[in-house]
Amino acid sequence: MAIEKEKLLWMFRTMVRIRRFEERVVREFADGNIPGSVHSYIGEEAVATGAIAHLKKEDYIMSTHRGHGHLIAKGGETEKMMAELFAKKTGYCLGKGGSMHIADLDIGMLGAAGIVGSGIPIATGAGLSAVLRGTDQVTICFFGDGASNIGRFHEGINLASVWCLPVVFICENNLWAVSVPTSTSLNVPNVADRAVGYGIPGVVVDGMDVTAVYETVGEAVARARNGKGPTLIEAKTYRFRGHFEGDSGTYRPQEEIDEWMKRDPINSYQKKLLEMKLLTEKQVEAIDKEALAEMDEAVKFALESPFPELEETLDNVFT
Ligand SMILES: Cc1ncc(C[n+]2csc(CCOP(=O)(O)OP(=O)(O)O)c2C)c(N)n1
Repeated sequence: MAIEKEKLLWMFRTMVRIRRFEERVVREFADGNIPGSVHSYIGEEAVATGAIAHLKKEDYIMSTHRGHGHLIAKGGETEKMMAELFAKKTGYCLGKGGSMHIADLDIGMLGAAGIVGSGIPIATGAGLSAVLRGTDQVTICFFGDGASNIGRFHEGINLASVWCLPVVFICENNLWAVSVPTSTSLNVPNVADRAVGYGIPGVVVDGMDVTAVYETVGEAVARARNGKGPTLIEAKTYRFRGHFEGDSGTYRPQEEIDEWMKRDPINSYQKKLLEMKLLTEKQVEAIDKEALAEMDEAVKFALESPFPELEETLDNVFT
């Protein structure tokens, strides 16, 4: 599949923006500006980017507790997201949701969730709504390998298959669910192998290679848009940091971390674009500088924003 130059550059810029956002979050968390907990997407940027590169604004995504990258790739505003992490009133959820409860319905970002696997049936529902309304909207549902062992995975994917819904299920397999390695929680080599039980295609892709993700997800999105039903994609990837900020991460062997870090998805893609002469060193520097400046602005916005008022605590609470 030939990928247009504009798309190739968008993917590079998006991955850099996600990385710079996450690095800044790590710093701000350490400085005590972010309450609650945050889960870093550093190392996994190619998955959100290569997948969401196929979506239109009106298409949907369903995210996870590790969701900052999904929102950025879908076109979310880094200022509003940073403000949400800082628990400020100007944040996506008025400062009441924090890192794991980001949503932006204007760009089809249906939500992130702290309950592992809970996004899967919601994505199935979004797919059903598109069919009932007669639109060609596609939903991409992201979740981890740990989520694939939860009942909602079976229920959500089975129903999407039976009703032939336009949903692409993407398992971001970073090999660990907190301290549990997939090798001890899965008795088949790949999460994607489970697709056979639902009668849908199951595909494994290198989640550290953004163009490979782009090509694989492209076929699945086209299939979904053409009324042919869902696909289960497993992107093999790795989180470079602990499960959450503050996690000592001692359960993972250092050699394993070192090996995966050699495959940094941004470094390898940058090298590829330079070799293809689609980017110059100078442009790389400019893109990086722009991303750093954007995150400075986002932090400034968050710091200068007010906290919600005490009297607003029960607003937007539904029972
Ligand atoms: C239903 C449920 N069970 C357990 C937890 C605690 N928990 C939070 S994240 C996590 C691991 C999730 O692993 P995975 O789905 O592989 O995603 P990753 O964190 O690796 O991206 C667990 C068990 C939870 N939040 N929700």
